Amino acid sequence: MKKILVTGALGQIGSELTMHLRSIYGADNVVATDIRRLEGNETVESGPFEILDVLDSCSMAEIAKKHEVDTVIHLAALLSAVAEAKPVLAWQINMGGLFNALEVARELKCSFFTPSSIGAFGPSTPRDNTPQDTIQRPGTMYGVTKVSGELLCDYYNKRFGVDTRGVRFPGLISYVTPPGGGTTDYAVDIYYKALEEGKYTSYIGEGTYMDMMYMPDALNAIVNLMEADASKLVHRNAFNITAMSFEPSMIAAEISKHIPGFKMSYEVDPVRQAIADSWPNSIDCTAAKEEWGFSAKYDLASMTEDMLKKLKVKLNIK
Ligand code: VAH
Repeated sequence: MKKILVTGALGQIGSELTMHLRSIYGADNVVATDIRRLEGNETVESGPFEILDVLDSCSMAEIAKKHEVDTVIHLAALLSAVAEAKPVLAWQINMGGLFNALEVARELKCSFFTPSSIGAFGPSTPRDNTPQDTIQRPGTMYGVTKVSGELLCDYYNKRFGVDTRGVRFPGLISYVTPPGGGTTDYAVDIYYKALEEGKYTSYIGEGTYMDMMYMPDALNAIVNLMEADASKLVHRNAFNITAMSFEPSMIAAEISKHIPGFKMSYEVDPVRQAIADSWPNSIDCTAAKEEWGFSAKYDLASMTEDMLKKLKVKLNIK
């Protein structure tokens, strides 16, 4: 990767990945794009930024040509809970945007990354230690777009030779962007509420296991996969990766070690609970380890310690 175009650069992954890429490849070599410009935002101000609606294929191609990019990292998409509330819009953005980005990569001979998700699995998928190659029959629009995206990216690799690569992200946890429209975002929100209120009411029920990962591990995974030797890749779209699997009472217990008296309660949201229930309890990431050396550094204890430390600074809490 030398000159990188990032779509959705102001989103949960994009806002941190753009800064991470700029620290590695140089600020001027990472072109951040998003549908709106946030004045004063670090991602906007620290290097090239363009306003881009990923449904506008001409603008995407123009920006890619103008900056002579060799890599497209396509992140712009609706997450699971929002996608379930707006399924038609989710299909239009998640698939229309992906198609436009793949076409740019094909025309300009760029390498290509886009994330899939554990949301690409469904109720008939083996729930524990979910294999890399298995049944994928998701019942959510988010999952349908993720499976379709995996298939489309593999097609562009086989049919047009585009160097497409992707990972199936678990829930991602970070202190930089506030909780968004995902199902796993309870695991972000809980840290904010623990510090601000000393309590949290979870919309995901006790005992609901989901795979999770701290954002620094996710950022490293993207760079390591994109820099990996293509001849070693048996799979491409997309690799199972995870760092940990936990359920709400486990993260509450870890937080309580730092905030004595922290109170956890539950008010289950049936929509997001149904989405979570359709996802694996844990996934197997042997293929990613064997084909490009994937590893994760943070577990629940070390992530919790770092999240609380960083959020205290961000929220100006002593
Ligand atoms: C979501 N954070 O909740 C995303 C992710 C595995 C979950 O895809 O929609």
